[in-house]
Amino acid sequence: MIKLIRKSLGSLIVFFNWLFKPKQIKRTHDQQNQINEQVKGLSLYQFHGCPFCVKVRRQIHRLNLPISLRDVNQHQHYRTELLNQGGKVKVPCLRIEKDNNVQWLYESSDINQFLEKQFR
Ligand SMILES: N[C@@H](CCC(=O)N[C@@H](CS)C(=O)NCC(=O)O)C(=O)O
Repeated sequence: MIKLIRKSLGSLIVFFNWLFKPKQIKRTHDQQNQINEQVKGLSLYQFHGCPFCVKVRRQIHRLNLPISLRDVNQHQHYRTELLNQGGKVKVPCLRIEKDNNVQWLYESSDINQFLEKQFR
């Protein structure tokens, strides 16, 4: 029963998110290409109906960032990666790979702040 309520609420949030998508920032072609390169080391571990993940996906959409999304409910290996390397199965979590270093950033507000700082 609880599972059903959570699923329905998740779908509702996803629907309203779709209905009221934030406006995407526009960049020149060259600027966008540069950003596309910069985000190559980022991936977001998340799942579709999670409200905190929707919050981060909105930020990603607004900042126009082609960050790869890894659904931990649909792909067991992403869940295992998150647990073994990040430390816990809590989403959203941003995997940040830079200069052969990997960092796992939890908490939607911290992720959004990081993205804002890096890409706005
Ligand atoms: N304060 C966290 C809350 C994240 C959260 O509660 N995520 C849920 C899914 S919607 C989760 O992963 N729960 C599993 C757990 O807490 O172990 C954030 O803002 O990111």
